[in-house]
Amino acid sequence: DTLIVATRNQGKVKEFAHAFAALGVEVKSMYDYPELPDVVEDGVTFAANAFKKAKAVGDALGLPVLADDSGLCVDALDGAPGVYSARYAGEHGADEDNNEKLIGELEQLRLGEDTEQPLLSPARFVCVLVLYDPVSGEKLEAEGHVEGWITSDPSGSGGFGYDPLFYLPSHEKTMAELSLEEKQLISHRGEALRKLVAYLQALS
Ligand code: ITT
Ligand code: NA
Repeated sequence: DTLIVATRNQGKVKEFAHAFAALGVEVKSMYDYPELPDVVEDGVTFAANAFKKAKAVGDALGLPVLADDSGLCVDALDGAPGVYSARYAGEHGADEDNNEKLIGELEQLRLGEDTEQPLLSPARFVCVLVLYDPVSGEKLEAEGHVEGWITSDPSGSGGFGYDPLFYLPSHEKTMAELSLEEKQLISHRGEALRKLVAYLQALS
């Protein structure tokens, strides 16, 4: 069995490949379909962007496609960067640029306050998955969240994106200090995936 995931994010590819391998399913990504154009993600919600990606790629290939739209919502920034998480520091910004911008914005907000405190704001990761079948036109949607704190003291080399800045008080670690398995158990993506798999099992 093969599942096509409409992503160009290597971190996501790794997590999906690992999760689906356990179910005996091999994952293909947009790296297997380099001829497909980028999808314009101009939706205002994670769900809208996930559906756009799944539908564009599903319609182009005539096959069922899974898409992931996800991001980081920071309380002290009124939910930013949110759907703009991938391009917070600009269209072609690297993860490091996004992380630097996030810490900079939060440190500005706390000027004059206790600057020894590394925990800057509560935040959550959100993931919306959409599985779209171009033949039936049907879609399945599942959402997951994980709560944590943005820390000014990044740590860890696992995961991707904002993981080194996302501190989990329950584990006394950042998301980037967790193994792939540990991240899957608690992450927004792991939760959304478990829900999606449960929906699919209920249908079959
Ligand atoms: P695709 O659209 O090709 O899937 P993308 O990276 O552009 O890749 P999104 O538009 O969904 O994906 O943006 C998600 C961004 O949110 C991602 O680039 C990270 O900056 C952040 N993000 C999402 N999930 C994350 C995770 O598990 N750990 C750390 N950062 C994450
Ligand atoms: Na994207």
